[in-house]
Amino acid sequence: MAEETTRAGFVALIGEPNAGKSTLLNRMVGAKVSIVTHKVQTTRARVRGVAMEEAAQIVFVDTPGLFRPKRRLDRAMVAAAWTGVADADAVVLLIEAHRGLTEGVEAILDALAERQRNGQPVLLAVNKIDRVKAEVLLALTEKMNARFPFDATFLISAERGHGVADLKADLAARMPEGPWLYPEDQIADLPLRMIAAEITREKLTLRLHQELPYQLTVETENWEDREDGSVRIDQLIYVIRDGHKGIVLGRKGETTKAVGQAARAELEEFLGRRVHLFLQVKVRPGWLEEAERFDAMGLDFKDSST
Ligand SMILES: Nc1nc2c(ncn2[C@@H]2O[C@H](COP(=O)(O)OP(=O)(O)OP(=O)(O)O)[C@@H](O)[C@H]2O)c(=O)[nH]1
Ligand SMILES: [Mg+2]
Repeated sequence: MAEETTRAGFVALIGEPNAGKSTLLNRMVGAKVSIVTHKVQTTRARVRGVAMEEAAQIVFVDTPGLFRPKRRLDRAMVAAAWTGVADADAVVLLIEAHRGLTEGVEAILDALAERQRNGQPVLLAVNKIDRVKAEVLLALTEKMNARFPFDATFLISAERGHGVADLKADLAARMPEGPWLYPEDQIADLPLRMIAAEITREKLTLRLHQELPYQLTVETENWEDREDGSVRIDQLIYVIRDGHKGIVLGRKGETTKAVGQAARAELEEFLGRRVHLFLQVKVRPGWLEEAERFDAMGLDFKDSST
């Protein structure tokens, strides 16, 4: 039998904050590589996840949500998203079925139209179809396609899995011929230290007040593989004010303790080994303006200057 031609390429997942990009990436990969919360602006940097579809390798690039940036971190996040688009062999724009063609989606379409695409396909994925009636979907699909020349449209539920296999197969066929970019069993290319920090940030975001998560960041300070097969991980949680430190710690340190337990459980599952996780909260008023913090997040500090 003749060898099947291998294909490999990058697919950028873009959309407004909360559209479900990270949920879709995780489903495509079949494992949780990008953190998900119900809050906007969860993903801060590009996260790559590797999916196989027969002889094709699709490297999905999860990007921060696109929105009008105000602060330095916002600008770096939006810049990271557009860099993901520039490097991609195909782009998937996710929109939320129940929100439709919002102002934010309009702005993304304007920006896409301005780009030099050189034949780069742009697909539409209407996500969260579990939240609306079928009639809504038909009208929305027509409206979106009248607004932008999408190469294809898919109706999906990233959370439940509807339509995801069709989207994956379509994307696989669009990948350029060539050797695979990652070993077949690799699912992510984020350093383990960063994945560990992201898991803790997810647990914090899920637990804390609306305003705070944006102003905190988590870094893995120390990673020590122990002889008994376990690993000791020390992480720093940076906040900007004393008051925030109190919130993160909670009464008698209860919040940090609960976050640490949840993060440790998930890390143990992810790494398949015992984890000793130590969290420390540090007040650092200026961290949102520090190049080092951006580096640790995988963001470009330069991109974020006005
Ligand atoms: N009902 C429903 N909810 C979904 C679906 N897909 C994602 N969600 C939810 O939408 C929320 C946002 O999902 P994320 O995957 O974090 O969204 P995102 O686009 O990565 O968000 P940012 O990283 O903030 O830009 C989460 O609460 C998900 O559980 C879906 O198909 N149906
Ligand atoms: Mg995300």
